[in-house]
Amino acid sequence: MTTLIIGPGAIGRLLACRLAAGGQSVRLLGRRPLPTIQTLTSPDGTTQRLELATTTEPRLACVDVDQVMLTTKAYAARAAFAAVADHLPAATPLVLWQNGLRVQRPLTDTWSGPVLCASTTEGAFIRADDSVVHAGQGQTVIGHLDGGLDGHPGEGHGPHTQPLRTDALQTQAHQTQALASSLATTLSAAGLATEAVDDIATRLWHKLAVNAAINPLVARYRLRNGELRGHPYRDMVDATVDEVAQILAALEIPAPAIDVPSSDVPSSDVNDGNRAWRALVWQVIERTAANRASMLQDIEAGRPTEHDAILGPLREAATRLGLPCPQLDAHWRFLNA
Ligand code: KPL
Repeated sequence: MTTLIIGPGAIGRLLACRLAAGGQSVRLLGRRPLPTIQTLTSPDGTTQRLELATTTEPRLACVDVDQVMLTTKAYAARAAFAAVADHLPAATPLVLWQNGLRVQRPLTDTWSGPVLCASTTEGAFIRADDSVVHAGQGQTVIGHLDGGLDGHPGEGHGPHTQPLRTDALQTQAHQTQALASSLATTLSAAGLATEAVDDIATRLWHKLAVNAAINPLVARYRLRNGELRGHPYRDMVDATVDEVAQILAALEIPAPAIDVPSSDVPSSDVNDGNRAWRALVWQVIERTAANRASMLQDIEAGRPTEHDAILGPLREAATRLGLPCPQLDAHWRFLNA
């Protein structure tokens, strides 16, 4: 079983190293040449040197490939996959690891093979061209975008809601869900705890909500995540979360099932729906307090940011629903400048 990983950023390299360390055949495709020997530093500080097949040539990358993991930034995903699509067998499974909700629906609907979406909280960063650090153990969920077709959560009533599917498409969705289970087993065995879920669209909205509340603010004010706990950022986070919560409630996206200690969300003027979203966001801020979020790293490195994939679906839904979202608009203006 050979896995092609497209996009050798931190998550792509983490996947490549973990799978290779578990004895899997892995190929890494990037836009520029990468050293074939990569060092993986684990959360406990131990290091492993691993030999990976790396290439910049899409056609060569696809020879005898059994599955593809697309780990590029959201804005680069469609072009990166288009570069390999013609060289892959039509039934090749594709797994999308992007933040936000821009690429999942178009690629699910257009790729001929099964498509899964993944969302991860694994912490990883690139230390050097030949070195990736697995900074914190997280949790990955994986599933088919229409995994809830038979009455389970599925994609909800978001902007990507699809008409009812035919039986053939339902069968395909179920087969893809079975693939999710086997992939979850493989990834978990490789040291990346993974669960197959039937509500991946909801999980992607949850991650998008967290990213919308944290990333633009830390990028704008150049903060580590934990610094959002201080004045005046705390109120800005809550104001953003409340806007996001309102939009997602109108889209009928289920709020996170999370215990909300009242001390964490003290204000009595917060309604119950917003409390769950605030609790989720503050939980992530606590757990990632020392992190420099991906959007901050992008801004500091002069790279494009994922603001369209994260804020775009929310602002478009707000416009359709006639909901004001001044905080999201301000984040958008800053990131679009
Ligand atoms: O996903 C993240 C990111 O950096 O993009 C968060 C959750 C904000 C952690 O830093």
